[in-house]
Amino acid sequence: MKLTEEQLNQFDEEGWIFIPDCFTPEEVAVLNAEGERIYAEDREEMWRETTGAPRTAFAAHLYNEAFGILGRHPRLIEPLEQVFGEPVYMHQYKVNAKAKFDGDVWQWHQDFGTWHRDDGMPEPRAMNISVFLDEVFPFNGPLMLIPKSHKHGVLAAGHDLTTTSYPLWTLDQETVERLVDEGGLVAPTGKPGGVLMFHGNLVHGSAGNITPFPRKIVYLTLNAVSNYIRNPTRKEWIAHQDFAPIKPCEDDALLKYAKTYAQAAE
Ligand SMILES: O=C(O)CCC(=O)C(=O)O
Repeated sequence: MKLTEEQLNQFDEEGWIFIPDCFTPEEVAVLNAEGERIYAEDREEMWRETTGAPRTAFAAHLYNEAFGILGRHPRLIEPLEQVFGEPVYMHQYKVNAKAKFDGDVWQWHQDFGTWHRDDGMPEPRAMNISVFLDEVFPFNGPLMLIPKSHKHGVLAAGHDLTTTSYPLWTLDQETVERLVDEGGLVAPTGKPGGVLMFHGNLVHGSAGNITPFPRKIVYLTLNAVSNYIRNPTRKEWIAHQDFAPIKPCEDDALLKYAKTYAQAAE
């Protein structure tokens, strides 16, 4: 899948684009079911909220076939190859839960700030491309983005080890206020199957989810191969060290898998 001129311009100017209906209900259904199955597992890659509710399943592409196919899917890999002008590898892979009633906040941050400080990534030539697995409403903890904030480079941040179960380099309120004055605030919402792509320096965060509606989103963090990380300090399943370029699968690979999966369940 290639991005249009208009999408590329919006990405440059605003730092994000949203593409509705990128994956079909059949393709999303298998990922959704497998996501719930992984959340019930007891494994080290499964990060939980302080309540015990699921927060993030790291590296699911390495131990789950459906998420493995998604991690090589051309509808996600090709747009990033197009933007970076070179092959990409998987830096990080997360299935974020934002569980019903218990999903906790993600404080305001820039992803590249963390990749640079914690993993030794040289340049912001990596970014998240994400797939909505549940419907994202304005009220179940949508991702909030500050448009144009990617133009400010890496901003000063503090290492927040206490607000949630997951350590993050976060921005102070004054900085967020200044950036929102300039760029406003958006919270893309939409049906399962929508794809959201945003710049590694775009400031973003999300509030807690106190509704009965879970909000699962898969995030592939794809890094340009030449920008491989130089100084990893985190576990391999959080910041991967296999820098081999991803070879995209066939466009219908997930659909074929979903059909077999549905037949097996009958
Ligand atoms: O899933 C969310 O709400 C936020 C995730 C996020 O900001 C991140 O993974 O960097």
